[in-house]
Amino acid sequence: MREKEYLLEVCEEFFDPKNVIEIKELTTGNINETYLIKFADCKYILQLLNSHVYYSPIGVMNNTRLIVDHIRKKCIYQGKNPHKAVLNFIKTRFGQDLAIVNDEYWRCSEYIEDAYSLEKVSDEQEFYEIGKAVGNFQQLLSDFHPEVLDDTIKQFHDTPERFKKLKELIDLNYYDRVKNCQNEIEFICMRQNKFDILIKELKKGSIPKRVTHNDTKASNIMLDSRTKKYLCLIDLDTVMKGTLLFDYGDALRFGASNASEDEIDLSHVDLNLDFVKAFTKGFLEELKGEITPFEIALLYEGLWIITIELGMRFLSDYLDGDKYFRTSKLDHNLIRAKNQLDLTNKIEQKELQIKKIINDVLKELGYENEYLIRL
Ligand code: GN1
Ligand code: MG
Repeated sequence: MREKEYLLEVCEEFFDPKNVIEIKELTTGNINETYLIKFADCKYILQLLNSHVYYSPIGVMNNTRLIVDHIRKKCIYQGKNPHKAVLNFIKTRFGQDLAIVNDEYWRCSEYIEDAYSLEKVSDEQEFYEIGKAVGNFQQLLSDFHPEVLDDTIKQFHDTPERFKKLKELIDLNYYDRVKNCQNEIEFICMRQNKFDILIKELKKGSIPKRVTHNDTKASNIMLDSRTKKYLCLIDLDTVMKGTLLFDYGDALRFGASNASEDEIDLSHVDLNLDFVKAFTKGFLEELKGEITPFEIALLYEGLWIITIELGMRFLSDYLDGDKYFRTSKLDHNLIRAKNQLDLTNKIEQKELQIKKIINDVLKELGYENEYLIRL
């Protein structure tokens, strides 16, 4: 945690620091620094944008503002509480989206009261709600033109490009770590001809370009403490144009795995098929009439690609001396990479079962036959 005096200096850009009662660091994310600011009667979230990851924090906030304004308008129209159905950012005392203090970019948002998110999913009903939240996010933004958004991280889910960067790091072997991950490298290389499976369809236009959240971990989805129903998606930094398959895949990769992302004991890592079903049901329920048959045909590939891609990203960061993801133990990125690649392997073994589950859900939800995946 930073010095309290420094944090109060940042607070001063948004509030009268005299009235701050407590500042607490929240340590769940891998990228930004996040603090909870408590006042007598309310709380706020203060966040430092990682400028190593986001080359243009102003671009990030421009994307975010466009998205939240669009969602807020729709939610108000639907009679939902706009303080819970979307993130609300607080402007600085000079009316700016970001406070720039010592060349660091800080932003602030309302803390959502009586709500929670999950670091680990353990209940099918909750994961069904999370599926609805992710599907609803897509639905709410289906009439927003994705081209308006900046690519705030270039080629974020361009898997062939991620692989190219990994190969460069292997060749460079700057930290002499290649010897520690030969099996992982081999696992990835054996699958390299499949890495363009989504990006090529996006480029061809056979699946639509949509607004995607790109970080649909369960911990980024707020649920109502009382009703356990979904409220909204938070952590909007990576909202960009892409395919909804990224959001489907990322949510399952995280939420349907039996183990956390950095579990060392790989015997705990596996894909929970009941959770796959629960999430898929919520997701497809919200997207009926919007999602296309070809997108459905590629749902499994969405899960596969996002999982192996994150494995590659963790491995790349390990070979690059741990510069990107925040680490808190020795070989943390290698542990995460092994975990995600093991999960990829288990996903491959369950490919047919996953596709059958998707078809069962489609039938249950009354989708026409043309939407069913050919097995
Ligand atoms: C990062 O912001 P955070 O910590 O939720 C990363 C995601 C990864 C995730 C893995 C900008 O997300 O892409 O899926 O870690 N965000 C960025 O836990 O790279
Ligand atoms: Mg994030």
